[in-house]
Amino acid sequence: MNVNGTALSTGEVQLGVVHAPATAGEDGELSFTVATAGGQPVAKYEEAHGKQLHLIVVRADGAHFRHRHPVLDPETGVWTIPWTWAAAGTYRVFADLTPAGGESVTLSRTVEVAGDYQPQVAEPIAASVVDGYQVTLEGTLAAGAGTLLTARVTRDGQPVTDLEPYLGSFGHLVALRQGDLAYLHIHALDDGKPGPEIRFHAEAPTTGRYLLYLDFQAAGVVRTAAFVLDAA
Ligand SMILES: [Cu+2]
Repeated sequence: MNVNGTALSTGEVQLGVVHAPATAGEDGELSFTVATAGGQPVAKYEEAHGKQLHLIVVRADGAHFRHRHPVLDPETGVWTIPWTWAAAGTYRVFADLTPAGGESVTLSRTVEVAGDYQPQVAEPIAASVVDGYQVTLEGTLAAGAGTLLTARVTRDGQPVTDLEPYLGSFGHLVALRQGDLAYLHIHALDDGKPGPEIRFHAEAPTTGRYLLYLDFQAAGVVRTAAFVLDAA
């Protein structure tokens, strides 16, 4: 099975140098250009899940995950977003995009953020609490096979049934393989129900540990619940 997101180029396009604040806590912006293999900036994109480019940023240990949508300057092909690093460390920046007339790609680069770095150890965990929302992830990952993952959202012990659509579905799940942070696309099986369950079809390329991040929107705010699963 092919894996995505471990290289800064595919045959046709490359992710340029990522400019960002050099140290944790420093306010600034994050910017980059996507270019052809020959170095020509790409300024036209196709939309996927409502956006021309999905930016995923995570520290190498799986902490500090962010899914954002930078703004494109169509004149220069430069993507920009205001940015502050919460903590030091080595980060991976993923750009998930489709050049106009091209194929969907996930490109990535490493960015170093200076400061005192205390890596976290990712142990398997299938329950997460974010802003008072309890989220569990049921199901397993299997190497080379499709499996069903079900996220269940509750608040104060009650099922949450008023999730709001975000980028065209009630939840988005990103999985990264621990070790190389290979990026897995996981597709929501859209029931059209705003909770409490969101179902996904996942396919792990190999055995090993995977870091999973569920983005969901409730009460007007997008939140991320993080999980760690092992694929057998
Ligand atoms: Cu996105």
